[in-house]
Amino acid sequence: MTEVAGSSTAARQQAEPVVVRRLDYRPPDWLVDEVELCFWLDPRATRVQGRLRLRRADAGGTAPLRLHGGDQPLVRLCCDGAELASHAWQRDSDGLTLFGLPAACTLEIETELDPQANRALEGLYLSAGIFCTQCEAEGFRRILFFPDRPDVLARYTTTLIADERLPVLLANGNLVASGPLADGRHFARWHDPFPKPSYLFALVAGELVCRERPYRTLSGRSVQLQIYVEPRNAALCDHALASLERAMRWDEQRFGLEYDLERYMVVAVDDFNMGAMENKGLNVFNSKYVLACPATATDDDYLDIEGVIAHEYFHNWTGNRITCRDWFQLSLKEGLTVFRDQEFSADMHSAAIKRIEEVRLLQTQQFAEDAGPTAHPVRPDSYVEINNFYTMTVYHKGAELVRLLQTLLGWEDFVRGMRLYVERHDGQAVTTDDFVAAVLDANPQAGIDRELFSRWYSQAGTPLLRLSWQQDAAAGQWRLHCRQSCPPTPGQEHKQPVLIPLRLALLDASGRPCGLRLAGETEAGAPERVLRLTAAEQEFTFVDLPGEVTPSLLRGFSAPVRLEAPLTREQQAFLMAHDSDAFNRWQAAQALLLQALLAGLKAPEGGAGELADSLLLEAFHHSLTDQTADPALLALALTLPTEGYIADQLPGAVDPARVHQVREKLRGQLATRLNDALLICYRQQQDAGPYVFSGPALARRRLKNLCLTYLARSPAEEARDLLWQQARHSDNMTDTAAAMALLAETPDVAVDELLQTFYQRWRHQPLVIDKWLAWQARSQRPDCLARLCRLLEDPAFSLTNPNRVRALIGTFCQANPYHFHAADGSGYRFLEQQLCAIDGFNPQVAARLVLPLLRWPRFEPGRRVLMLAVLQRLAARQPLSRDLYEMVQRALAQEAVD
Ligand code: B3K
Ligand code: ZN
Repeated sequence: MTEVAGSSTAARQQAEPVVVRRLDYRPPDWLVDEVELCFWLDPRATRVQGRLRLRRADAGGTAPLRLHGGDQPLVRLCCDGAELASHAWQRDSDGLTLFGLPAACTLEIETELDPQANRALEGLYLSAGIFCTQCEAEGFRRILFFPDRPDVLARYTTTLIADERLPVLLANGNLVASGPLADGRHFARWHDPFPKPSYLFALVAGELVCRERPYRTLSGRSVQLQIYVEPRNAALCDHALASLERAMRWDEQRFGLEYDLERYMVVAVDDFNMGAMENKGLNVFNSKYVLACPATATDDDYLDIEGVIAHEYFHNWTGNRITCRDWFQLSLKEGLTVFRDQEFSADMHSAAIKRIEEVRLLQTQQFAEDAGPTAHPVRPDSYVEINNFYTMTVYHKGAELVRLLQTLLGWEDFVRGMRLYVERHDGQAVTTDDFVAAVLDANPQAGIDRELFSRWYSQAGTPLLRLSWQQDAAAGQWRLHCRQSCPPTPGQEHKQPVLIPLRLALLDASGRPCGLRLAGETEAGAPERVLRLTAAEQEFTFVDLPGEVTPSLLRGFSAPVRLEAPLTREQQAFLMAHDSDAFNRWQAAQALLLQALLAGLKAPEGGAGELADSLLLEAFHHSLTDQTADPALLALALTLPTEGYIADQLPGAVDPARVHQVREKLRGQLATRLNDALLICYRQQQDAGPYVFSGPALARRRLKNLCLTYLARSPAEEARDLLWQQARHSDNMTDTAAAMALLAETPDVAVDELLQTFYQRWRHQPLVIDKWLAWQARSQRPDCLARLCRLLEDPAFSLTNPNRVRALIGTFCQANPYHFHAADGSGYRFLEQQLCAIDGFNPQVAARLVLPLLRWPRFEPGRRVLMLAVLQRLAARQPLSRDLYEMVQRALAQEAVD
């Protein structure tokens, strides 16, 4: 293969990282109407031909045509059938510029790819012999030179040609032709009638089996639902397929949105950088979010599969039919689609539990992001590498902003807003402003200030809401004072107030919500209301109250803020037992636990004998013996906050060893003091029959396994027996994994044997091996890191597979702060070594792994210096990917906290 030469080819080399800015957006000069692609698939030399029907957006324009590209060779470049002269185009490190083209023309481009060498898993690559693609955000340019930006929408026809070793050939849209070719190979041609941006392009080819079932939409259209997997996984698709059907029905019923092609295909592959990808009509999934059976997948895996299947399906409207104008608008599709998958899961299972889990994720991870060097607005203003912005903020805070609209409008009016959004923008590439405008235009009666609301999208950081109150019980009055502020974040010193919906109730002595009447109103209103906070300070006076009240504030977590409220421990215990808002019962329990932990951390080392006072013990005991409560809710309420979350709540520099020690101490004390109640509760929640995946059974397993996390620290022999019993004899992975993870926490020869037996049984099931790796990566045992270093060499581990890397290295660095932050710096050096290896071939994965190091200013001086040294060494590395460069530079730009 020879490469054609335009000008400057020889000078092509790695350019300095460029900052892309939101305000620099310009509409495209050139549009692409049709794309015809042909792939001759071969692991080492895949030939790609593209024929692009182009025209100028403005017929009188003069701008040259810009095509993005990777470092693939350019084999042929023709315009309207004639080869382009070398002076008519120029190549640089990011693509091609073409000069003097007619205002409408057909461009033919040919290139050649080496999918087997592609370990970045972006563009066209091979996963266990399966050809697949990942094009979001900017992977298509690694396949073909193209205007690879989300506001260029084209119709694609894709032809795949391969030999019989690749019997299944898939691409976006509907199958229009297929059959044998004269040379013994075969082909398939696909046409996607919906114009789409290049990031939604996909192809898959391989030896796959298909599990399928027909689906009929509410309006009567037939759709074939298909899940493609490797033959050995054929029996593991039922849950994913059933989840897909439920998601489709739900979207029809809730939002009136139906699917639009003849088939909906999902393909599971083992090597994948993220969870899944919503390519039009042809989703590519990480096999972790498809494959399940009770023996190999936990309850949480089952829930995740359902959630991710739904998420990708929902993108068909929120993302694909209506897409993003530019990548700064990423939350337009991601925040909205996360919100939709959250609502779906809430409807399928328990809404309260789902809400608590969402908020827990937000409080532990998104709030941490907002407080660190990578804080950015939901609609960022600039980036170096867009892949670094698939963040908790864009996804989960973005989802909270959509939820704010639903909270302010009520869900029926919100649905009206969604309908207008779809009607107005179907087939377009738009902005988050367009979304907010459509929802608010559909609801002028709501009187929501667009400007004030939109600040949520443009300001980074978590608002702090400080509430205080005065009560005049005799006069039946309760006066609430609200103050909002938002801390500075990188590049944003000063913040303005935002619109905060504050849902609240006032509970009487028996826990019943009182009818709420604000001073000046004529009649008592509902027992719960949503106050709109619009200014830095505001007051509200409630009247006609029956006497003493306890406030239940920010019910259901009605806004993504940090709440500071002077509730006493007695009031928290009261709310934990009596609040009619399940979310706030959970929040109160967590507040009690956190207070005990923070008190322990304040006391001098070795001091503070009892962390669990009688109030906490009674509240715990009451919960464990409560026969009426939802066991899943109790399990969440009684879960200790993570070490990371506790550390985030500390005002000064963090000593992770001390956090670990205090948390373990409280865990041990609760286990000892409540041993009997824990044992009884464990036994009550134990199901006699075989595993079933149902809401009640899942809730019981959660509470049972929560009891086990404490019992593992109980001195009672009976507790230890239970743990071993469960690890050895459970019939399902949920219970096995819960017990194995606890056993693996501490050194024990018998545990090593058990781990070895487990490994022998499951070593050919990579998704199960990931659990096995993660238990060992999370362990507190002193030789944890040494064992992990040995595991890196195990045949079951592979540095090129992102799931294995996340299970071993990711778990160690994120979920094992005790060892990761070892005072001698060994944990940091371990991460440094792995980063140096991984960044060379998979920058996206490297840039995720580095996150725990970025928070260096939060730690005590000894650790801080060690972390900083690693970051400085990384910054000096050559070559360093753009992904890792951006992260490291952000980290180095911060100052220490004290
Ligand atoms: N849209 C993809 C994520 C792509 C990430 C690119 N680095 C999956 C999702 O959010 O549905
Ligand atoms: Zn998504």
